[in-house]
Order: sequence, then C-alpha cells, then structure tokens
Amino acid sequence: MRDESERDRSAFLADVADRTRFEQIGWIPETGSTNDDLAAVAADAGPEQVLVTDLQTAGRGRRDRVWTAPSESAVLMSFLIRDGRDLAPFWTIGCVALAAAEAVSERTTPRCRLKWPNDLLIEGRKVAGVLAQLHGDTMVVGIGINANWRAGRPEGVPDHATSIDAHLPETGASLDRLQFVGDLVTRVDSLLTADSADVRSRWVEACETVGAHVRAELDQTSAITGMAIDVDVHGGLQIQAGTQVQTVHVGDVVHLRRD
Ligand code: BT5
Repeated sequence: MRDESERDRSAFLADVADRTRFEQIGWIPETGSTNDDLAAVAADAGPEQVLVTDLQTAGRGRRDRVWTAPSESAVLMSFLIRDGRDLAPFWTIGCVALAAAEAVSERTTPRCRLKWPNDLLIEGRKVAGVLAQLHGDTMVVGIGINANWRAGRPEGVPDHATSIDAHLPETGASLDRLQFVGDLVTRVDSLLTADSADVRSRWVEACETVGAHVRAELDQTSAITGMAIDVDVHGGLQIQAGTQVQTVHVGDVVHLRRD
C-alpha cells in the first residue's frame, strides 16, 4: 500500500517537473536540511530542481536560528534556481515567497500576507519562513510552511505562529501537502519567467510591511523606527524616519501598532 502511494506521489511529481523548468522534484522521508542537500547539489553544478521532505533533523532559520516542524506537519522544501534575469537576488527569493503566499491565500480565509524580508503571515501570525543561500550564480531557496497542526502548536514553536489548517474553510480539514507542493512549484516556475516589474508590484501588493509603522532591528543594539514606504529594486526596505528615508538591507522587522 505504502509502495503504491509512493509510486503515485513520484508519478505526480514527475508530471509537475515535466511541465516546469525543474529537472526533478524529489520527496524524501527525512533529512538534516533540504537547503544543505541542495547546496551540495549546487556545489556539483547540478540542474535546477526541488527537494521536499517530511522531517528535518537540522532545519534552519536565518541567522543560525532553528526551524521546528514535527514529521509531516509542514511543507518543507528547497528550490535550486538559476535565475537568468537581471534581477537582485531578493526578487528571486521573493518569487518563492510570493508564489507561496498566493498558493496559501487561495486556500485560506483570511488571505496570507508577506512580511519583509520574506515571512508569510496569516492574521499577523507567522505561517511560513524563507531561507536563501547564494552559491555563485546558483541560489538555494528553502521554505518551511506550517500545514497541519491538528495535534496543536508544536513544542518549541513560538505562540505568534499559525498553520494553514487553522484557516481552511472546512473546520477539521487538513492540507493536502502533495497537491500544495505541485501548485507551489508550478507558481514558482511561472513567476521565474514573469516580467520583473510585475513580480515587484505583485510582491509589494501582497506585503503587509509596506505602509506599516515598523521597527527594523539591524542587530542586537541598533534599530530604526518609522513608516515603511517601499521596497527598492535591490530589495531594501525603505523606512521614513522623521525627515529621512533610510534603507534597510538586512534585519528583522516588527510591525508596530499605531494607537
Ligand atoms: C525563517 O527563519 O523563517 C526561515 C525558515 C526556513 C525553513 C526552511 S524549511 C526548508 C529549508 N531547510 C532549512 O533548513 N530551512 C529551510 P527566521 O526568520 O530566522 O525564523 C526562525 C524563528 O522562527 C525561530 O527562531 C523561531 O522563533 C521561529 N520558528 C521556528 N519554527 C517555527 C515554525 N514552525 N513556525 C513559525 N515560527 C517558527
């Protein structure tokens, strides 16, 4: 039975791969980190591809933080991409984040929004995060999306997090991760050939940070507070702080309430 469903899954993924730029879409039960696996493929000049897993034993966030997801509770995957467009890396990463936000939004109420640089939020709660690494002209973009938390919020995950199944129209329903992966890969493929101005405008449109009052934490000791007004061509977040506009390229952003 298991063999049969694994064969069905492989056939489904092979069909998606045939229709996209990705040479293969692998799905493995367990690994350390899908980003590390595809970094090794990138080092060997391997082709553009996708790797999905049910469980990571060393899942990573940005700045050496940990990404926590019990087995089969999340969509955990990485894309190996060579974006031939004349575009800052931020926007290639943004294609994955935007594709995921659009795929989640199609299934949830309310919609999923982006938080700069590339978090996904539903009702202000984090549903997914993106981790990207550059290897020469090759990029590995990993995404972890909380999918099915029927057993409750997993231990170690902060309380300002949520999962897709809490926002599906039918109470008690769960996300079909295979269908979701197929949809997401198709959407990423399409955004990777889209006009860059179109990617940028769709990304900004989906972004909750632009137009919000924010505090951008640059490191442990320095922060900028002000109104986020735009994201520039390089992916920098422009913040109006008093009379000055400052651009932040790396950092964590907190959306502040204006009361
Ligand atoms: C991220 O980092 O949001 C990027 C997460 C990327 C994970 C994917 S999974 C596939 C690929 N392979 C990997 O090894 N990684 C990628 P960051 O913004 O640094 O957020 C990490 C912080 O989010 C942690 O310090 C926790 O506070 C919190 N966190 C951990 N697990 C979470 C979860 N499941 N949902 C929401 N928040 C979580």
